[in-house]
Amino acid sequence: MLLILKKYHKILILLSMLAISSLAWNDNNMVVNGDLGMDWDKNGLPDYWSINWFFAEKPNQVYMDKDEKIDGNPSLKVVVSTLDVPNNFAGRIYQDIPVESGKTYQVSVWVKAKDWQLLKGQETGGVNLSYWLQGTNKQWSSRQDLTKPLTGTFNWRELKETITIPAKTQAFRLALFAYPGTGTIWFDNVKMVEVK
Ligand SMILES: [Ca+2]
Ligand SMILES: [Ca+2]
Repeated sequence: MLLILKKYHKILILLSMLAISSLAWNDNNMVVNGDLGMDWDKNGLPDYWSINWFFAEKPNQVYMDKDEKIDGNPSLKVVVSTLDVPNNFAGRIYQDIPVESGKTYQVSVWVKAKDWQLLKGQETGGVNLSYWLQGTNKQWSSRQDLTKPLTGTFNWRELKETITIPAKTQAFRLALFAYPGTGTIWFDNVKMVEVK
């Protein structure tokens, strides 16, 4: 009998360890493929993310970079050599996330940049976290800056900000955003978690 109890005890310990490790894996992150490393359809781009405007226009390039990363999997590298492309007004990599009015969320991303320069004559702008809100009427708001836009060259740093969702809102469009500019940016480890 004692032997059976001991065995059962071991199983319990194993089960609780599994539960803890799955929690750590999930981390309550509302972003799907936040580490930007999942590419099941093998198109060379992270699944569950939309990439558009000048980020996606040739000769500018977006690809998964195995050598520069914050977590175990690749980061996403954006190389913008020209703004002489269609839709050159901005670049974004985004994902739409269901949210609840009145709740507060913390949104974060790791970013690194090399020689990110604004369009000539433009004084404000850079790389940041931006967002749009979708009302319960399905209409999207205009873009808002969530963090201060950054330019120049800098090593990996975390951009992090909290937001409380206003009334009559059902979704948050989380965007890794850049105002018109050229240079190289890496993004990694995107997170959105509810602050309780
Ligand atoms: Ca990653
Ligand atoms: Ca993919």
